Amino acid sequence: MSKTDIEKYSQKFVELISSLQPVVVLTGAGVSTASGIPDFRGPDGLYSKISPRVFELDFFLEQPQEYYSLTMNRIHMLKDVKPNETHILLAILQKHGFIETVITQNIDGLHQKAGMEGVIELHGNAGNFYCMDCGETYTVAEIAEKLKFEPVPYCSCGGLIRPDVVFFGEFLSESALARARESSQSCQLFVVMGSSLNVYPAAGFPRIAAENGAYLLIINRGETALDYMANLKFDCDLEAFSKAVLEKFKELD
Ligand code: CNA
Repeated sequence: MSKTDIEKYSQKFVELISSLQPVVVLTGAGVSTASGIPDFRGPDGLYSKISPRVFELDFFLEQPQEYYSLTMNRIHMLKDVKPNETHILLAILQKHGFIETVITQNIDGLHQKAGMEGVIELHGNAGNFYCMDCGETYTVAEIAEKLKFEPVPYCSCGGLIRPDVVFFGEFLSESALARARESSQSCQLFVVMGSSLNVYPAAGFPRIAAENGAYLLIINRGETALDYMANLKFDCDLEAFSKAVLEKFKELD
């Protein structure tokens, strides 16, 4: 990927978001790798180190201690992690009215940290925790503190504390799905950023958008499961891409 490719991609992106409205963006783990959070299926992804089974509900319920021990580093990291150029770019574009909706598969809360509003978090938020018995909520900082003293965090009522994320084997929030479906059906431009589009129902939204006549742009390093459907694909690093687009939008902020 050369500098000229990035220049061409960022120019085309600006043309598309300026002419096709409304715009919906679906983000995946690839938008957060530049913040130091590994993705699942990229070359250095979590699946090369931790079995996907760890993210199943049954695993968590049967072996909470093993779950917390395997994910402890991520919990500590999440407290301090910062948004990168892609989160910042999307927040600026929303502020200036270029993006109507962001649907994310990410659980890191970085879109909100960058200042975005109304983000549809399909898989929950790993920065929030709650007691499975009484519903008491806890922040990631409180859980990180508890984990210094005990291998599994328990509530003052004695209940097991779980992350507010959707484990494999659980249903997604109906209202989040309905909002995502509605915006996908009515947009003119649907942009996928940093997702391999292997996980459903998230990967169904670009399909819904394309079937309803939207222009589908996929920006991802490496293949995705829906490349064949895209009107345009930018195979590039999102950090470099977002920096180039930010340059073009500097005068707006
Ligand atoms: P995925 O299947 O791991 O795909 C990520 C894609 O992004 C891969 O195709 C990578 O090649 C690509 N990618 C990685 N870095 C970059 C980059 N800098 N520039 C461009 N492309 C890049 O992840 P998906 O999001 O598609 O899968 C959905 C899962 C992953 C959801 O259940 C998430 O909850 C889960 N997940 C979330 C996070 C997070 O919140 N940051 C981290 C890891 C996994």
